[in-house]
Amino acid sequence: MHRTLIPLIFAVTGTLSAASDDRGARCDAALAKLKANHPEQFEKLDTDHDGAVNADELHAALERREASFKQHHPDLFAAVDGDGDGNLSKDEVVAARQARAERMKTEHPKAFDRVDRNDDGKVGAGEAARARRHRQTHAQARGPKGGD
Ligand SMILES: [Ca+2]
Ligand SMILES: [Ca+2]
Repeated sequence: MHRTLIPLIFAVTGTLSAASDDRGARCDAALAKLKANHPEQFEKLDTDHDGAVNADELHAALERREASFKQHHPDLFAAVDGDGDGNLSKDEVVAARQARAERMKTEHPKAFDRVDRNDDGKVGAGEAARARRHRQTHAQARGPKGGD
């Protein structure tokens, strides 16, 4: 289960940071895509049901995800929450992603090479998102009884 939760937190945190960097342009694009591809997830974000997800709704969603992650996976949450203040900062999420990439590089070097498309030895937010989409596409193609 935590395999899906962590990318979700990365996704939401990435969306929030994109909103502050690019004045919401990338955020709007990501939300439009979510609405088109996963309307049920979009509806969960759009808590006032006005057909748009504003910054407050995004923050609320992030807090709900964090709270649920903390409740269901306290050990994983503690591992990501580097300073132990009970909140996940952007830096902590980035650090956790890098730690995960380092582990993958050691344990599954071939898979890492596929994810690290620009060969800089790191997994950037874009590369992580691409890998996630790739996994989802393959999981759907394989169906529920697929192999590894
Ligand atoms: Ca809304
Ligand atoms: Ca923290």
